Amino acid sequence: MITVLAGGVGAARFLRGLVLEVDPTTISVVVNTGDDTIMHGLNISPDLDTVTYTVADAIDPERGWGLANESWRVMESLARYQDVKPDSSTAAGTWFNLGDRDLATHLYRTARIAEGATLSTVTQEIARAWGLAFNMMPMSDDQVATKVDIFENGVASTISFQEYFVQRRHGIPVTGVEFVGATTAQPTFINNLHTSEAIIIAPSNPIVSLGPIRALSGVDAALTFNRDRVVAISPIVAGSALKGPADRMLVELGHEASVVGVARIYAPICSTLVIDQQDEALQSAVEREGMKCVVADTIMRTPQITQVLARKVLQAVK
Ligand code: FO1
Repeated sequence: MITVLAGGVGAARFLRGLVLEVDPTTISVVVNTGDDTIMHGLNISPDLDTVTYTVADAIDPERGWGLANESWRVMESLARYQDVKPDSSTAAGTWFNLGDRDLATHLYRTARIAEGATLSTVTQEIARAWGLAFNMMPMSDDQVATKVDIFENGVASTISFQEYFVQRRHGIPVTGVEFVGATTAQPTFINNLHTSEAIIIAPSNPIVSLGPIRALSGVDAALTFNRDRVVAISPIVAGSALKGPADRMLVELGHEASVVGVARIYAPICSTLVIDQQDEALQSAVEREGMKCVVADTIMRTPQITQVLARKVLQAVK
């Protein structure tokens, strides 16, 4: 069995290649749910949905979230209520876009959770509906909320992850990150870490995608115990994130936005870091942080290129 620790877009693209390389029924994917939110009373799990839609080849490729060929009639129709809602109400909010077809997933998840199903069960059902062959699991059935500390217009405040990422387009400096509920939430996957032949940390944001997973009780200890079989792919290439704010966030929180900075974060729990060929000159600097370092093409342009990456990642820990 192989376990993949996953955030959204980067992890999803990696999985498209991994499923070509190994039998998908032997893969368990543990997905960050710190980004989860409630909008219009609906349970939204962005990273679970990004993984599902991407591997099902239904994602909108330009946006990297939501479904291709989407329509937005529900969002447009909410405009009618903008002028009548009380100022204190969050109803009819339109800053977080939910496409008409995407809404079906959130309606289904919300209805099943209201019936008493766990997020793990519903996630399996949604994955089956989209034809995914691997075992997809949320990192926990308990709520964990990623909160972002910011300093905006001279005022310090703490906002939800989606208020930072979508509402403010991750355009403001971050002074801290918290994972509320993480220390009491039960991880779903500790057994997987002890029984997997390889544990892959996907090329996701080390702070806000892997951070919530690692913050769950017992996870870092289990990773450290199995460190020889843990391999990470750097989401930072030539000092930049391929998508999202990982590079800026690393610097804002006192890390280095480079493969060496990533190595420092992962070295305690992970034996091997896979870096892009553009960073080849930093291979020995990564090794000085106490990790093995494999150089590969990590720009996941097609599932076939990604399959080669997946092969190298697995070879590194086998
Ligand atoms: N990202 C955006 O930038 N704007 C949106 O309006 C937006 C809506 C949205 C709806 C459902 C969903 O599953 C994801 C959505 N995302 C949106 C993406 C998402 O919030 C972020 O990419 C992740 O949380 C970061 O991993």
